[in-house]
Amino acid sequence: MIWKVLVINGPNMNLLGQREGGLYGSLTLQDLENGLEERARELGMEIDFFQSNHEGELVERIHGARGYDFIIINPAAYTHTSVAIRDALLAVGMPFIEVHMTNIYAREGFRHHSYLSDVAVGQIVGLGPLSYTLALEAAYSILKEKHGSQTHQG
Ligand code: CA2
Repeated sequence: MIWKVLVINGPNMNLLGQREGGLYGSLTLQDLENGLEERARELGMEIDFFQSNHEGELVERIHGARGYDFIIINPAAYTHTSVAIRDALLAVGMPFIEVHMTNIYAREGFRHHSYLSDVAVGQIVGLGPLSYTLALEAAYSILKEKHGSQTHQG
């Protein structure tokens, strides 16, 4: 079986490329997902995507992620507020990388705290769409290190 990665995006990320281009760039979420899909194919990984503007839907998608090997998540504004998303990730016990398009530490003080960072495998911030690509590369390396080959049983 091929390693499976789930990429989750939180509220307002569906507006990428449509608003606040100065901050978040001109790529749409679909463009971003297409790029990740292509890289995942090159790496021999399977990748799925989920975006929601609703905290409970994000929690439920995480609960339903048991068949995956790794999660890449940009919880967007819920990064700074959601104990529920933190608890869901801990409940499924799946390794995850937290990503952000912007450097949250160079922005308003309320964005400096993340409810996920201390339980994430790692955090990648401030690199725009590249934050996601690097997270995918990291997931691949981590899974390879853990399982010793590109594919695994199960
Ligand atoms: O930098 C990031 O990736 C953020 O997770 C983006 C969130 C923000 O609340 C976090 O502090 C940092 C915002 C979601 C994106 O919102 C948009 C609004 C308008 C246009 C495009 C995106």
